[in-house]
Amino acid sequence: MSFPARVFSGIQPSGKLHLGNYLGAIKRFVPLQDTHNCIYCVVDMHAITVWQDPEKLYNSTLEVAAAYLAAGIDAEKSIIFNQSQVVQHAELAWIFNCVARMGWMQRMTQFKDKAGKNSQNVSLGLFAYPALMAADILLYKATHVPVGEDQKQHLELTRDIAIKFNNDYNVNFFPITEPLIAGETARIMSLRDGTKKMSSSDPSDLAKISLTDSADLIAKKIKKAKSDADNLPFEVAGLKGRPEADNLVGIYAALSEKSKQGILDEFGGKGFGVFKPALAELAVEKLAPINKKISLYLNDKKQIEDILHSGAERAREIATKTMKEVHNIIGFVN
Ligand code: AQP
Repeated sequence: MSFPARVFSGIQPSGKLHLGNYLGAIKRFVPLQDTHNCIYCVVDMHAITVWQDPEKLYNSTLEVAAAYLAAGIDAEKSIIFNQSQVVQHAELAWIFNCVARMGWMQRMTQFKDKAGKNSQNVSLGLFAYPALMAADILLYKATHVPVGEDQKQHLELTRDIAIKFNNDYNVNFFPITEPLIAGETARIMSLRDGTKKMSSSDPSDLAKISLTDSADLIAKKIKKAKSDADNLPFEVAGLKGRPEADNLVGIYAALSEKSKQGILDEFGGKGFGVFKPALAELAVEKLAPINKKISLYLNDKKQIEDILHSGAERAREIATKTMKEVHNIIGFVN
């Protein structure tokens, strides 16, 4: 059986959206609407795997939805909703908890990174997170998932869960989802340390550019971004061993939709004194209109809530059908 092409992706409302979320995910969601049926979720149930202040969670949920709309996701064409409104996500996640093996989950590097030395004290939900992510995707039988490179391992687990479910029950029910990961700029790194990914939980505000930062703040953060003393190379190979230079060139490339080589053709041989102001100007030019639109959407919270409600209704229709079939396959009495 072949599966109709469908895209699913989600973002956690767990802090301010940053440039990594934008370039690795949101920006790439938009053109997919022309070729696929798309479902874009605000994954609030993932967010509570670590403590979230309720008022902040509520506001961040609206902010992620506003960012989707501001970036150009069309709420009529695509489905935009928040995960907790469609209870079938939790239901399928439980079933996948019974399909996934402990050994698979214990290999997840994101859990190891986030739990660190505190693994006995973090929530069970943080450990089970990838099974919920598999449920998010497979509830809609999504065939393609645009994500940043940091999510690659979770996508592989989603494929393993689908394969095991199909084999265990001798069905061809879930598709084997393909990750859509951007090439050379799939992972945007911290502005303070080019070996660490840009992350909302980074304690340093200078390490990340938020989509709600003012133009002045964006320029300041790029000016203060860690770099090195050498000029930019003429070839991409010359960025090897220079993580901060590589990251800044990658950000320029992703914002301008060019290759890194294309950027080095322009800036090779120039120093950061020239490159950083050009990058700051480009970042402000690309991000300021989104920033402005996010604020406009957030002025009308009722409108965003309405969009999330009607998106959830459309998502629920698909989810209900999937779960009915899953119940039959498993042998649950309906
Ligand atoms: N640095 C990044 N570069 C490229 N893509 C990124 N993504 C996140 N960070 C980068 C992509 O953004 C989407 C949503 O991510 P998420 O909501 O699952 O959150 P996350 O990956 O946990 O993001 P953070 O900011 O890094 O959160 P914390 O600090 O909690 O770990 C995904 O497609 C992700 O790949």
